[in-house]
Amino acid sequence: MDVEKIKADFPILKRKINGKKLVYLDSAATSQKPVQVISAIKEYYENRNANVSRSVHKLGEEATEAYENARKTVAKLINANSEKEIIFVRNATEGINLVAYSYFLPVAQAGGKIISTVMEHHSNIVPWQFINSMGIDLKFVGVTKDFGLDMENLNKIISAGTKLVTITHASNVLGTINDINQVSKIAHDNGSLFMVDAAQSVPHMPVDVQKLDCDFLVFSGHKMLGPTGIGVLYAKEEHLENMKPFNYGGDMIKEVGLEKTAFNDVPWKFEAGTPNIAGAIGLKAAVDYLNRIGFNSIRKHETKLTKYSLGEFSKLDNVETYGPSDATKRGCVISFNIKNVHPHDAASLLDRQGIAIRSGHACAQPLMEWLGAKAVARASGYIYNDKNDIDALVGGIEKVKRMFGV
Ligand code: C6P
Repeated sequence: MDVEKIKADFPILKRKINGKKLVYLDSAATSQKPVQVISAIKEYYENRNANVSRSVHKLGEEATEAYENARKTVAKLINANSEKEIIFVRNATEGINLVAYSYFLPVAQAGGKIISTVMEHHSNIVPWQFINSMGIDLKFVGVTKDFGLDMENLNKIISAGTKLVTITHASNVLGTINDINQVSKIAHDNGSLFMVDAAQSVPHMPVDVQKLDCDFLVFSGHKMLGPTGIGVLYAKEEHLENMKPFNYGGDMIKEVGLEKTAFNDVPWKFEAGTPNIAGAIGLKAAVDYLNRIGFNSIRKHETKLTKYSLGEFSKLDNVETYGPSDATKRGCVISFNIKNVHPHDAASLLDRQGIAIRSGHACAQPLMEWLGAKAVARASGYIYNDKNDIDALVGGIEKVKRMFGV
């Protein structure tokens, strides 16, 4: 992978921040966008802008074709059986909410159990608390000392009445990559459905929904070079056929009378109103860009970068990192704390050196509680990061330590 060449495609990486060259290490929050994605969106608005699935004019046809092509590209990316299984949503969060509202809300009063984990982002906890308040039991699988999922705990909690097991593929705090196949098998053996939050995996590694054997999977476009406001829910077609619509209105209908409406076929049954057409087109350009590099190469590059980062961090005294020590078992997300320095102070001082990282609870407060940390500082890498960026970060942390006398 030619990182220098890749960097050149990202206009924002030429920016100076506080007089210093930007070192962007916050891609787990959102990735930067290459000129190919920005141009695809601009090209759509300049040349093909029209609403989709409505107008018979040329522009309408072209916009519809571009939007549906984006769906095909996404279906191929994750090896869905057909593009009918791809629902465009705003983000991973909305995808999870769609499953919660359309599949589980109508059956919540019948009881049963949903299982999530302590390792989840709030997006894979809070919607289930809502469903829990409607009658389904909610349980959480714990985390082991080596930052993996406690499979013994899962085997204990799961029972014949379990309706859903929902877990993150890759943790946005620990970097841990969970053994999806193992969890999927346990879920299905117990008659449960299985959902994957792939917000931190689809951007970084090959993901095949058939190999993972999941019923639902969600991810966001903005974490994988695409624009904000576009995300994906994958669901097996049989589930989509049986699920209630999420939003009601235009475009999700076949025929409307004053008393009764026949809903549209999947996937459009779940895409009420004018969709994010430019977002889908931008996401397609992002997937095309990532495909040109190749997801195996991306994973290899990030594993190497993670290994290097962990090695460099281990040389820092009074800096604690969280997550598996084996780079092959995790993503390039390094959460850390400097002794006696609040993560927000560390992140602000790094920002003064042009280095952008995230600090705070990382939308994973239950995991913070488990770690015994109120907050963490978190550096996360992507295709445009290299060893120089990690060296800048480690040098920056040394400076912060000196300033605090750590
Ligand atoms: N995590 C982070 O800085 P949305 O906001 O819907 O695009 O993605 C939600 C989400 C769901 N699951 C996981 C594992 C995630 O990491 C995220 C987003 C960002 O860690 C923003 S809070």
